[in-house]
Amino acid sequence: MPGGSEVPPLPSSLPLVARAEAHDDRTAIVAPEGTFTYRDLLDASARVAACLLDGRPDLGESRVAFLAPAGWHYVAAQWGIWRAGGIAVPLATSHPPAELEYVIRDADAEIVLAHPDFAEMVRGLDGAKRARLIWTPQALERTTPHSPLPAVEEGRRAMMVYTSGTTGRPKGVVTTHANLRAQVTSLIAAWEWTVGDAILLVLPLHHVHGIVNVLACALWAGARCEMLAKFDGPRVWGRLADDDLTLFMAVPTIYNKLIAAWEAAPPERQRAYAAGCARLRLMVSGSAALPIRTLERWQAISGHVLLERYGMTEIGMALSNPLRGERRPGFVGTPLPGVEVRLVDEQGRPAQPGTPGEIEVRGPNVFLEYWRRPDATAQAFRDGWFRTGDMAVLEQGAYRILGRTSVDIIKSGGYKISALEIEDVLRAHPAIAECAVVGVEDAEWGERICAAVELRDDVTLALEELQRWAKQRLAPYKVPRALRCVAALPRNAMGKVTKPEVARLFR
Ligand code: MCA
Ligand code: AMP
Repeated sequence: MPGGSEVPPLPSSLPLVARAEAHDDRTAIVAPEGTFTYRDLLDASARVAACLLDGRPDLGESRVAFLAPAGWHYVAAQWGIWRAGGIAVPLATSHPPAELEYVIRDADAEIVLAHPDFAEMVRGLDGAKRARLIWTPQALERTTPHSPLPAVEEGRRAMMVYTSGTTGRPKGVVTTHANLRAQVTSLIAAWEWTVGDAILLVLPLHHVHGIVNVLACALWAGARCEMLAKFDGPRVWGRLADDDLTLFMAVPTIYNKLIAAWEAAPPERQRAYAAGCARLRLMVSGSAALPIRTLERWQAISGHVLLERYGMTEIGMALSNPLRGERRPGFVGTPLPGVEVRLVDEQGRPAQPGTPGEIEVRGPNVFLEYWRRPDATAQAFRDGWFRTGDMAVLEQGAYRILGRTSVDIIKSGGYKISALEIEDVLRAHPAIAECAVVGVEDAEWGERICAAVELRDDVTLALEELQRWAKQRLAPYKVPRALRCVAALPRNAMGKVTKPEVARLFR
């Protein structure tokens, strides 16, 4: 029989888990599978850990890629991996096999832990064939839950989230348990999370916004996290209209979609929705610039001035408007507790007051490394400061984000997307000779992905056909929404494609 004896586990060395022991029979998770207490979470994650360990004393930072819909199995899997001493690598439920394959291979995952909903897809993955494949029910329902679990030092690697950059394919951003603790405790302090809080989670769980700001903060605080498998405007409004939630966090596109759903609802329902919202103590927006018209419309509907904050996968959250005090539209506030922020010029010298500069961040919240990319890690830091690639200006004590230093980073629906990554994929299309991908401003999505292409001789290409083809290879949010076929892409004297002119083709 795999696993250890029936010895009860010692209090965990992991702070998040140790805190859960104190919350015991409070409700932790409300999920499509049911309602679960902190004790249930401790028990289920101990079972998962025992199954992953399979008699070994410690996973020793082996990567465990896990794929589960937002819900109970996701949380038990994540905690089980941590408690077994593994690195949790969340896979995106929206990704096609090619993207999942890339992450599993790049992370060099030893174990793939998957929910049976994805059985057909996972069975077809080469990466899953090479790894030990475990189904989540098999781990959760293990009959000998308690084996001695390893003591996991806080400095050890905990998680790897894949993020797009300006070069090559997505990189694994490695955070330690200490990084996660710093990211979480900073938000707990700034936004005054308590055991009395209840939050609705509607964000995907392969990114920091959903994983850290919502799920991990709720569980650290001893609060209740209610998980929806997927964002759905009317459903979210229905939940907001009940009077048992205190917090909500989302990207601007979600607020735009909620505004549209509110406007489409009959007047009596609009009133109920707005009244429900008014009972929440805080609504937060982030991951992309919050348009002032969205902020104003939301305030008119719900009475809430959205609290806008700024963050990044590599650093968690860095800047935030105040919980109490004035929230300035168009600004992202001041540094969060424990986070140092500065603006620098191109030479890395502190920017003059009132002058734009690149945001650099330092503190215990900042990630450890890009997985197996020492050069990229080294380039991302200057004198111990992490270079975000975002430009900002400090005005009357608060930061205002001005945009990215690179045109090749697109933000759509709150997702960070690399134009270069999409171009690499599109170039493999048999009809495409050359292409350029740009983000074009869009009221609903922030930016819309647009592709200009030079076709090979004597072929045609329609948008729908390109989208069908691209969906097999790229996440749905990376698929181009507009296509222009041109005789020649706009280029400068050096022959380099000029992206601002490409963007003009779509305006
Ligand atoms: C989906 N669609 C899109 C996009 N995404 N169209 C244009 N641009 C997009 N980006 C299309 C789909 O292909 C589909 O079209 C249709 O919209 C509905 O797709 P679906 O997936 O159902 O969309 P949705 O569920 O309405 O999704 C919208 C969403 C989602 C809920 C806003 O994009 C989302 O969850 N975004 C949050 C991302 C996030 O958490 N980012 C945080 C990373 P068709 O039917 O034609 O196929 S940033 C971060 O973590 C840092 C640390 C930070 O600061 O927070
Ligand atoms: P990601 O790499 O997916 O974590 O996305 C991080 C990026 O999202 C940052 O580098 C910013 O460009 C952007 N971002 C996050 N929050 C904001 C915000 N409030 N305003 C503007 N951009 C933001």
